[in-house]
Amino acid sequence: TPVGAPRAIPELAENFTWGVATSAYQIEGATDADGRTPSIWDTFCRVPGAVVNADNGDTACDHYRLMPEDVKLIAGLGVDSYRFSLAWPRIQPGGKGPVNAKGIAFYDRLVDTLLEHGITPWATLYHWDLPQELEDAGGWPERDTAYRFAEYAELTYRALGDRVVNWTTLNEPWCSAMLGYHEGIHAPGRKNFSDALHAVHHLLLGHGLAAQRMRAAAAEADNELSLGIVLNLGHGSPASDDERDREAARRSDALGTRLYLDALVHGRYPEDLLAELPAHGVELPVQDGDLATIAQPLDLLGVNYYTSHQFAGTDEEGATTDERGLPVVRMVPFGLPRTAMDWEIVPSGLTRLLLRLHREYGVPLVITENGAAFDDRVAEDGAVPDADRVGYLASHLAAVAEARAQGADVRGYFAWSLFDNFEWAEGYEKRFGIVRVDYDTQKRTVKDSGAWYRDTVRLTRGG
Ligand code: GBH
Repeated sequence: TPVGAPRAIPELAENFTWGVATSAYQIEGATDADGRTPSIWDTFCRVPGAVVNADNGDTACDHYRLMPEDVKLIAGLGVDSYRFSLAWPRIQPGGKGPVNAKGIAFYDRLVDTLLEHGITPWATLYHWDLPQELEDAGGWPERDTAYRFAEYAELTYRALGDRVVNWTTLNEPWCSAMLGYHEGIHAPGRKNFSDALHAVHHLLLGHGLAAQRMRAAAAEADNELSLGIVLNLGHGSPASDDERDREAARRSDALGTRLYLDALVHGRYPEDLLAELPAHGVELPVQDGDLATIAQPLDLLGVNYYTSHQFAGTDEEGATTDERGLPVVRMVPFGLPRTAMDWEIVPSGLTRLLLRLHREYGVPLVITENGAAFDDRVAEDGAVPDADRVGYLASHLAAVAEARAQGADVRGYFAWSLFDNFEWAEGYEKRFGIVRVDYDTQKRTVKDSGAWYRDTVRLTRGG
């Protein structure tokens, strides 16, 4: 397949931020440098069978050491913004106590280097690397973790808020709670639905408490602050008009989308979900005032989009309940091409999602992650002709343009990811980068998709 020639995307020409994204544990390495303590991912990587090839983040892209080079590389891509996350166990080892000067110094240098290169920093406070000590004390299912997070957020904001305007609190609390505490396929690897729902509430509470403290610190220092949260979202639909399929789509939407957004924006948990939780033997540990705390004003909602699903309320044999007696919610493939993660490629779902979020929640939107893993081939000259990734990015940018044309308030797009990196339970096998990383030499090579992205940004900007 020939690589699509880059062209301008007129709908994205104005008032639009272009960026690339990473997260701390996925790229930094240097996990025991300068006072950093273990996170739940350092621990989880050592559990036999937890991560493909028993990979871990000890070295990753060695970004902790190569940061100055890496910032030059970002600048070379011609993007205006860089989204990264801050490692809590570097900044506040053990998850409590004073700031670790050497730990925060790394982010100080990163921010300064970005600004020197004219790149706007977008900081995410939590991208899944909970200090292990806090997990040992109960982790996110414990209410105290929310207070610990708010304290960490304020300390970090006070250190960097004079130069960093754009902040998000949590990356994808659904993943932290559901993959980490219910499915057990992410750190800390627990498998308990009730724990997971308690984690959801305390993650959201932590977000709200952090937002309050950061806003207060910003006002005190007279800083400009744009504050948001990042959710992983898709557009869910019923596989047919059948009432059972519509019910399945509703259930999935309640647990995947409205549980978060209704609380964050409207200050309430969805009634239909609350009504069903007792059947699962679960109760949300809500105390008086919590929902008001959670529903802090948001300057933006970060949307991580990878795929969309359609749902059926019956299993392959037509049964409507599973072995535990719970209603079936089954994903039905569209029959579309898939990425190396086996996720279907559904750009139209992004347009529909953005329009729905705009209509129902009215918060300014930013695509904080979008991208794909493919089995990249390296040519003899070292080039990476990743036409499939170019196709993925092009079709999703067109979907964002379409949503904007139809009135959705979308303010930016960050490609996931700047680099091939530690893809969590998939280890290093799955490559999402628009820049290839050779893990033996740490050599970075801009893939065809990286060059395409650079040219698309430039042409769209009229350069
Ligand atoms: C993001 O999470 C993370 O923020 C990032 O760190 C990570 O590297 C990146 O994505 C790539 O994985 O039902 O099988 O079709 C992604 C969260 C949740 C997205 C599950 C895809 C549907 C998978 N993912 N979702 S499937």
